[in-house]
This record gives sequence, structure tokens and C-alpha cells, in this order.
Amino acid sequence: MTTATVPSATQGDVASKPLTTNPHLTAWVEQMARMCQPDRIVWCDGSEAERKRLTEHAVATGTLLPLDQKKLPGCYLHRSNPNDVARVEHLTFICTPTKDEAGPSNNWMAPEDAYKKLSELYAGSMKGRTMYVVPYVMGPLESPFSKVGVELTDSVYVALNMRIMTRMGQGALDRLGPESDDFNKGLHCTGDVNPERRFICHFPQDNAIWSFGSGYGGNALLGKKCLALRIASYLGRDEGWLAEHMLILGVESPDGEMTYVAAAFPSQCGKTNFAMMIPPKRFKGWKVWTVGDDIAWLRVGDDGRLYAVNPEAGYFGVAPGTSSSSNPTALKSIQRDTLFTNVAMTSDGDVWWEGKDGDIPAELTDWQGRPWSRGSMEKAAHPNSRFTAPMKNNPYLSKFADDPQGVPISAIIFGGRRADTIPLVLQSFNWTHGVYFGATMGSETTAAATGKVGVVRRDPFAMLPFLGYNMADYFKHWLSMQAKIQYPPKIFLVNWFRKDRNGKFVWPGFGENMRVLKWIVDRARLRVGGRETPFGWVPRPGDLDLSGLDIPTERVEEATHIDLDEWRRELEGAGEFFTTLGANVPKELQMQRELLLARIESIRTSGPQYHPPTTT
Ligand code: OXD
Ligand code: MN
Repeated sequence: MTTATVPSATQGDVASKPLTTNPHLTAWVEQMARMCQPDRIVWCDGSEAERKRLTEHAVATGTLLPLDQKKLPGCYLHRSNPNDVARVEHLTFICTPTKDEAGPSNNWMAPEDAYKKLSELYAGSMKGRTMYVVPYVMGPLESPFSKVGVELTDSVYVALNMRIMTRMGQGALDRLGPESDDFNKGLHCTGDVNPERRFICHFPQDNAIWSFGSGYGGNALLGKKCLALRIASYLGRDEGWLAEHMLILGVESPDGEMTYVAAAFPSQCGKTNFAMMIPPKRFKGWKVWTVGDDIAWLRVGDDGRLYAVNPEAGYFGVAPGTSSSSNPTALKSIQRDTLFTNVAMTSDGDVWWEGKDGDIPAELTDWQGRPWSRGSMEKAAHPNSRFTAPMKNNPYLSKFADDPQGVPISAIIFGGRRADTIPLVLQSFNWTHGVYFGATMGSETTAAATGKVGVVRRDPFAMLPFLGYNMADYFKHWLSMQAKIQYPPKIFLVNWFRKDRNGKFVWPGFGENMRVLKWIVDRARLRVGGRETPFGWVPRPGDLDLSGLDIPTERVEEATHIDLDEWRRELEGAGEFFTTLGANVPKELQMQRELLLARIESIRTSGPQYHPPTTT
């Protein structure tokens, strides 16, 4: 191991001296290096020169393939190991002193067992490799709410991705300063990419993450799911704030009024598309500005409102399905300085994926580097192929995306993929009822995921795979936030995915969701009507702006309809789910569920003349 500034003969990487005198950081780097035994240590400063150098190195070693630099300047393709293409929830552990602290929804390992097991895997694992020291900040550099992390990784791909996804480099070391030990210690080693030896372990009490055996995004880019959600949710509980799997957007009306909204949807339910929505023609003059597309850190401001910061600096978006109709803003954001992972490549160095615009090319190189021809039964791009793009590429990036205080949130939206039961939009009666929406939200599984179609997988607050502590305690924390927020946001549940009897979606979705968003904004600002149902408020006829939308009234009624039998099943399902979370599910949520169930019974016994309210 050397720290002298000489180029390595084997890899072309240049070992470098520590870029800080912070003794906590340098001692930890040395300790980890003693265990992993890299050939050299490279401290990342985040400079442009460094980007160039690391990129050249990645190209020379085959980690990145250059794309057509005229058409896609600064863009490269990475192909991961085919056994390493997604987050691995079953290999993700929360390592708290007791199992109960992690709770029944998480995999748990005792910290000493996890450290021991992984130390054995790490021992000598970076021999012949480089250890990159990647200092980064989650959140704007000057924000008092941001968190510093340092990731040690043997992957140049990870270092380059972290450069896009976080505020990476010298700024993070400056923010940490010469003495503080308040930083997340992340250790990542690609190992031999063997699923049998793959672990993503979180130590909330130590503010540490140990990841071994995967080079894929969520498992390897430790700032994102690992720090900004799992560890941050734990810190948020102790420090009185919330780390959430939410997009943040600003809606601007034609007269310049801005309203900010945060929304949680389970993975792959169109969060990035919603965060970058282009309003339809009818909404001329309206604009949707993106603050964030995946994670929100929510805190109460001095003025008693809830403020949201996006801790990330880039988008790690799913490529397939991204097109000029689904998300033109994302397409514009990935024209330069973007890393693509597991997409297909055209013969002239462009990228391609299923659902992209234009004709399907006759010949491609698929995501595994194999020749592919139109008509092949196999997908050219992996369904979970990704783009990593700097958020500053987004033409609709909010000018407050980098604001140290964040943006004030007027509405919180929860949603999922539900073929029935959940109407297009429903407003909660109050905070507790809204927390109930979040706690019981879910999405139907697809055949690809489980073999069973239409099974509701409960995914509270879209945080099931991302929570760093006990789910029941998390519900309690959400309920307790009400006392801290003088002006709480209004809470809504949405469902773009309701289907009719023939299995067709009843609502067109995408840009047309602007109509629902406008109702939400107007409700949050107390200036539009709604109708009370036993389960929340829905829009009355005329409340939802449908002008210019070619959709029969009956379709809209179907989309907003409340069916008592479906709701009874829903409430029973939620009860079963609560049982799986143990005895600590807060009484408020248990009683909320019972209240709704009792309402159904009283409606039923009120006689056949009773008609549950609909929008008509
Ligand atoms: C993501 C996810 O990659 O939620 O953002 O899986
Ligand atoms: Mn996500």
C-alpha cells in the first residue's frame, strides 16, 4: 500500500495523500485499509480534472464504454455483472443492538456478528485494487440539516456515480472540518460479486454502513438508500425530523403562485415522471418544477411550516419506459454527463431501451454486450437499467433545489398501484387519518415480482425496504410530528392505476395527473370544494378541472368511486398487516381502522336506501 503520488503501473490510478488532517477520518481510512489491503488509496476531491482522470481510467479498464461523444457528450455505458442488477432486500440488514429495534419488517443481524462476518469477507479483498476515499454531503453544502458521509469503495464506477448523485469532494471535507467525527462511515467492496457473499449492513447507532459483494446502485452508492433513508430515518427519529422516500415538486400557477408538494410512491410507480410532469395543453402557463425525485428530508421551520430538502444532487432513474411522452424532462436531462447502466447500445454509440421513442432498431448490443435483433424475445435493456444524471441538467429544476432551508410543503401525497378500492384521489380528514393513509398504503405485485398477480404488498410510506428502525415506532414518530408542526400540510391518497372490469386503466395518467394535482393544491389552499365520504374527501363534479380532456364522465366516476365491499376488504387487509408489525402499532392507527370499519357497518345497517357518496 502506498500513499506517494506516483502513478500505478497496473491501473493508471494515482495514489494520493489525505486531503484532510481530520484525525477521526484519517485513522478510520487507515484502519479500513489495513483490513481491505488495497494497492493504493485515492482521495477524491471532486474536481473536473479528477472526473476526467477517473473516467479515462474506467474506460481503459473496460468499466465504462464511451457513447457517441458528439451526440451524448460526457456520457458512458456501464454493464454490471448479470447477477447484480437490483437492490437486494433479502440481503439488506439493520444491525441494531436488539432485534426489536429493527422490527419485524427488517432483516436483522447483531452488530458484533455483522462486523465479524463482513470483516472476514473484507480481509484482503482490495488486494490489487484501488481504495477510493469519497467524501460527500447529502443535502446542500451550506444547509445546517445536511449530513456528511465518506464512502470507501474499490469501484471507480461508484466514485463517478457518487460525484453525480451527491455533493462530492473537497467541499464535504471542508464542511466536516479538522476535528469533527460526525460523519457516516461507509465501506463498500465489490468483492467477487457473488450473491452468496453479498451483504448490505447498516449500523444506525454507529452511523456506519458496510456493503459487500455488489456493484449495483442502491447497494453500492451508499449515500442514497443506505444513508439518506435507512440511517437518516433513524437519525430523524432521534433529532425530530423525517427522512422520506418522497419526491418534491413545486406547482407554479400562471400568475406565479408556487405551491410545494411531497409525494411517496413505492419504487417503480412513476415517481420520477410525476416529479418532472409537463402539464397538459389546457394548463397553459402552469409549470411543475422539480426539487427532488426520490428522497425528501422534512423538518419543521421556525415559522411552523414543514420544509423539505432533497439530499441528492442527481437522478438515478429507471431507463425503460422513459420517452418523450412519459417524461420529456428526463430525456432532456440525460443528454450529457450521464452514466447509463445496463441499457442497450446502438451501432452508432447511442443508448436504447424498451419504450424509448422512435422505431425499434433492427440491431443492437443488449445490456449484457450480446448482439440483439429486433423481434428477439429477450429485452435489449435490463428492466431495471438506469441513468445517473446531474440534477442541474433538468430544464425544470426548481431554483430552490439547492436552498439550505428547503421549500415549504403544503400537501403530502401517498400513492400506490391499485387496480381497485383506492379512488383517483382522497383527502384525509386530519393528520392522524393521513398518517393512517401512509401506514397502510400498498401496491399490487406484478407477475414478474412474485408469481402472484394482484396481491397487495403493504409498503408503508413507500419505506418498507428503506426504514432503519422499527416500523411501529416510525408510525409513532409520524404521529408525534403533528405536535411540532403549527401549519401541517394536508394529506392525500392517490391512485393512477385503477382498472375497469376489462382490465383497462380508467384514468389516462401522466400529464393528466396535473388535474388531480391542481385539486390537491386548491384543497391545500382551502379554495375548492370536495365531498365527504366515510373514508375521506373526494372531488365533487366540477371540482376536478376536466376541460380539454376527452374522457366520458362515467370513466371519471369509476375512477373516484367508493365501494363499501372493497373498502371492507381493504380495512381487513390493513388489520392483518398491522398484526405482522407486532403489538406496538399506535392505538391511534388501530382505532382509526376500527372507526372506518364501524362506519361501513353503520352505513350498511342504515338500510338499502343509503347510497355511498360518489362524485355524481
Ligand atoms: C430507487 C428505488 O431506485 O426506489 O429509487 O428502488
Ligand atoms: Mn426510490
